[in-house]
Amino acid sequence: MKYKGIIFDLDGVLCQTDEYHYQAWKQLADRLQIPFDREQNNSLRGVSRMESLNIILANGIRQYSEAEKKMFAAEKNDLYCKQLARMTPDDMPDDVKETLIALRCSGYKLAVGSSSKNAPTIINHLGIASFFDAIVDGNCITRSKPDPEIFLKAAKLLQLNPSDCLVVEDAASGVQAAHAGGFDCAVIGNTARDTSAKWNIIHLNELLSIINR
Ligand code: B16
Ligand code: MG
Repeated sequence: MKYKGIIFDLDGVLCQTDEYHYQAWKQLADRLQIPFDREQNNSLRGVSRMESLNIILANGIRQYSEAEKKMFAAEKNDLYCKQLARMTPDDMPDDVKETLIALRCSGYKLAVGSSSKNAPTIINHLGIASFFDAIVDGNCITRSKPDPEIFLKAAKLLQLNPSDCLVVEDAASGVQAAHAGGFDCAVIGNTARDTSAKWNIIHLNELLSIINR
């Protein structure tokens, strides 16, 4: 087998929570009268909550104290969590579920590598924890993507070398993190299409042919 393990990003790869992040940031930015659109949101993919907030606030005219920033981050997270609370296993796209089942049946070790501190909640709501041999999220790391820490920790938990794992990402920061750690990367969707990822895919089930090439 070309790879022994697959490490999946969560938001924007296994589920569409990237849209919820956008809606929550947009609501906050509108309240603060800071311009923010989907294109700017794409640059926040894979980036931690506080770093994302700082990027958004840099487009405004005011300076904010650390206490205000903490309040804004909490406000955004509350908006985001309200959306997460409604998630059920039905929010898991069929092709994602089928891909995870097929990969497990073929003997691949599977992990999640997400910058999100809400990853355990999402995984729980979707009912997908049993698919994974390891889960590394925003609560387990000190440096967020594009640092490779998340993926290196995931590979270590899988007891595999980076060269034996494929990382699947939707974000430019995630592709950079994968490459910095010595991983091949498959990028899904359009937002990080112009990165130098080894594979570009539209649907997750395309992985099944990639890994046999
Ligand atoms: P949270 P991923 C990332 O998750 C998101 O892409 C990014 O938009 C978000 O800011 C980050 O998690 C932190 O999320 O506020 O829930 O801790 O794409 O790495 O799975
Ligand atoms: Mg993502």
